Amino acid sequence: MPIAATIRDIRHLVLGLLALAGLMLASQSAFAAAPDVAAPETAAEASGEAAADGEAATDKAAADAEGSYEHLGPEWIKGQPTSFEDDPWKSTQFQDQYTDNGNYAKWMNTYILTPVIVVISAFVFFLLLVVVVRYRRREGREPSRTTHNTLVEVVWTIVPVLILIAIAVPSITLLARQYETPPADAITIKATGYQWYWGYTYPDQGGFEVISNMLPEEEALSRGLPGQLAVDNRMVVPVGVPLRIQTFGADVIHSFAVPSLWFKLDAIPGRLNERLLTIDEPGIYYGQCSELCGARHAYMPIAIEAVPMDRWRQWVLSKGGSFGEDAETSEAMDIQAPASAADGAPAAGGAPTAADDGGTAPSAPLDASEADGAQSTN
Ligand SMILES: [Cu+2]
Repeated sequence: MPIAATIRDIRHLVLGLLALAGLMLASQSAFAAAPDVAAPETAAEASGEAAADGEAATDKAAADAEGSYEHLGPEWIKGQPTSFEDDPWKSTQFQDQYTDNGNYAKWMNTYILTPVIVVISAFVFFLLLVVVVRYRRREGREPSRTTHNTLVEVVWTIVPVLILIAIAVPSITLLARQYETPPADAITIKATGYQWYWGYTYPDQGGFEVISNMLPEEEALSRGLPGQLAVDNRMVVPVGVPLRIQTFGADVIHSFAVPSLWFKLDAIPGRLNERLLTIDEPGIYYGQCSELCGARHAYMPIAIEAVPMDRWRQWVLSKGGSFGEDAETSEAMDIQAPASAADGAPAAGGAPTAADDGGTAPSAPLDASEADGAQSTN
């Protein structure tokens, strides 16, 4: 009889919990839907001024500086977030990964961390459920007051240790892989965070800098690109070869982050960070500044366009870049003499004060660097 009662009580408890979970899910989707209504309005508001001069500059740039290079179209978009409305499950997961480290990390999350979390949580929840139901006051049962059971104590010490070791091995492996030093022949690209846009410098190819601003949302959508992620000038890189990505902050701390490439690196004034990046497939990968850096922090997305080597070289040439043997020296000068490039274009080396002219500057340097890609060559 008590067993039947216990089962009935468990059933009530489970039903109650299910109802609670349903309630939470409903409120969550309500919350998820709310920004959808509000976002376009605020985004249009915030990007209003940028839209006015940004549009003209973009058209001009596209017309006169691209040369023979043709950018990848929207069908090449691979790295971008999934909205809850499109796919509730996928929206809670990591983005698809396009680097070895990313695949490794995703594997670790899927096959090690998530199972461990789920099994331990379920086990603890089950024990709690048993205790709550079985030893509730109405039932009048007395729980055992056993203490000091050697076997139990050894087991609950050893088992967690084994679990931690099972997690630590792949975890430390991943950490070490992320710190791998770029090989000597890696192609250097320097991402400079400005308030509030990105600049991409190619010191090995003559030191030209590409200024990258967010596209106004309506324009992005009309081109089939994601709103608030699409930019006027992407960071174009060769696919399948090691890249030495350096980050630098021209004014405040920014963070260069692209989730689908498993890449996040702070861009700090007065300090050059670098990390190895090798992209597996051609495509377009989106990211965002991930360090709260000021009023328009949310409007400085990152777009990386990875293309085969020959097409990348084509793009470099269209930007006025070169593949000379003076690459080494230009890189050294670029880092040590940041102020020398301030000839109309923003300083390639990004001295802390070089771009400190408020939020209105982005379109002006865009013209300069687009019309004459070699402008900022040292
Ligand atoms: Cu930022």
